[in-house]
Amino acid sequence: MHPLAEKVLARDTRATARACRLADDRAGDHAAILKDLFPHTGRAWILGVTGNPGAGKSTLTDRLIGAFRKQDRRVAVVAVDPTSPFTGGAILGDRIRMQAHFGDPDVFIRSLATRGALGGLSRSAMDVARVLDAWGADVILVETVGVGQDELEITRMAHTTLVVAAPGMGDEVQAIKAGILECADVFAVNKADRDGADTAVRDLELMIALGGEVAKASGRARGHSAAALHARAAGAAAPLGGPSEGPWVPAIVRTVATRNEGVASLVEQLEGHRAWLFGTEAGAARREERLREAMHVQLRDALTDAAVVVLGPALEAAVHAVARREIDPYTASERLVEAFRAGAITPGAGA
Ligand SMILES: Nc1nc2c(ncn2[C@@H]2O[C@H](COP(=O)(O)OP(=O)(O)OP(=O)(O)O)[C@@H](O)[C@H]2O)c(=O)[nH]1
Ligand SMILES: [Mg+2]
Repeated sequence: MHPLAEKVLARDTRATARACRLADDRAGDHAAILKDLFPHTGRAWILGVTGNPGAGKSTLTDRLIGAFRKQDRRVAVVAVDPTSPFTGGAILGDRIRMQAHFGDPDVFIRSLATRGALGGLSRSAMDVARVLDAWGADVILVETVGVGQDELEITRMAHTTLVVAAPGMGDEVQAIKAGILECADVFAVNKADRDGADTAVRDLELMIALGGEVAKASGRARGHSAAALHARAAGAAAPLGGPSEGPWVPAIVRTVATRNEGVASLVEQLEGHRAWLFGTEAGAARREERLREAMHVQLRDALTDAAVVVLGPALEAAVHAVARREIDPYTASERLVEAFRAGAITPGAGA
């Protein structure tokens, strides 16, 4: 086993930080380390925290760390911010907001530095989360600003996605990216101490109800019973006891992160989703679907890397031919795929 992987498993903080950096930068022996760590992953509950800038994600994340620590769970945080460099204000701010937990050996906070190519960020986030899973995190909180495609991919990698909304920023529901809404398992209407929280809750309820109708109309398995929505609107807590079969209806919880209000109900709803995900057939189907998406992303990256290596000069020639309009890009791509197939299948490699 790679010595650094061994140290991560021994919960050495500095080695874990180094492994995270290598995974993030895709540098050094990162691939060997990740392979060695993989058999020791799969235990952590990955909790995505997303929402518009300033909604209170970091403040709420800090409160969630506190709640999970009270349950004696080991917590890791991956803060993702593609727009501000490592040294920039936002991440520094996040660190200050979470500083209550510095020095706690069972809390590990890591900011991602990677920017660059599309998909780079989500791959880094997934790899860093794996390192922290192997380190022994029970819960991994991944904070992203819900803006770009990369963040959407990160959101998809989470087991449970918390979308943080806040009143007083215009039409909150409109402002949340559609793709993120589809991923939402639990909504926190944060800053509930401000005017407009009721409107935000109502808008979200309507949106969830509409989402259910649209899903039903398009024949997908997802839908929301009127009774469940009604109960939710009346402020009823989720039924206690075992998770119920059938689709998950996104929950809405009001919070005031700055005063640590609503956090216990929030944790309860997040736990409810986890119980559904891991305890029901519908949850198992959802997990398989997510796994398939993740495999596709992984495969796409690996195939692209391999194809670029194998096809190097042919790819260049194709680019020039398309630029001179001697060939259309569709045919050019088809020919490259044919060439890749022919080159990739070597005698003895099966087929
Ligand atoms: N009134 C009120 N203010 C809050 C609440 N939660 C957070 N804030 C404040 O809102 C501001 C933004 O909070 P953050 O936690 O940094 O929000 P964020 O979503 O992480 O922001 P970015 O990471 O920059 O996108 C801070 O000044 C917080 O103190 C709340 O429940 N009520
Ligand atoms: Mg933040």
